[in-house]
Amino acid sequence: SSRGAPSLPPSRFSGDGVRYKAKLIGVDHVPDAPGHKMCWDSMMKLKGFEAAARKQGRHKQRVWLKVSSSGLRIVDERTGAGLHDHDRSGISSLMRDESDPRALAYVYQHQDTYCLFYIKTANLADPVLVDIAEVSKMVDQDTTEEPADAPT
Ligand code: I3P
Repeated sequence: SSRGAPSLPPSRFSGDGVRYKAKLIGVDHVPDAPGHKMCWDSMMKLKGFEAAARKQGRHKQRVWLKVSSSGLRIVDERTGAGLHDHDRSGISSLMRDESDPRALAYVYQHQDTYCLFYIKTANLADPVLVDIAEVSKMVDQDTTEEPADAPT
């Protein structure tokens, strides 16, 4: 048994976490704290680019989406090269794609820059959404400060 500071028990998100087969539809810059409508517009724009690329015979990049307690990693399926490393604290605006049950999007904040990542999953997006939501929720648990004493 361990002593000292309590730590989270090992879970499926420990270490490398859970790995999902996926494709990267696209990445788009979005303004600070984009609302639902702005995310949707960005997704539909990227979807338009995807359709245009497909007409030219180009394929989406095949990736592994790795969901772990530290956040998300997007890795090239063929080469294993790490493409994106997304600390859970920077993830927001997680969205399902109402037009496609196999797609999802989220916004990642890096310094002052916000990027929307639009991802097509090999299977249904819902379980992936649930996992990402769970991992991002760990942020709240870890970063929530002790409530300040009520002013008297
Ligand atoms: C493919 C088909 C697949 C799609 C793939 C297309 O077209 O639409 O469903 O994969 O995209 O090329 P086709 O039927 O003409 O071969 P997703 O469902 O994963 O998007 P891709 O080429 O970008 O992988």
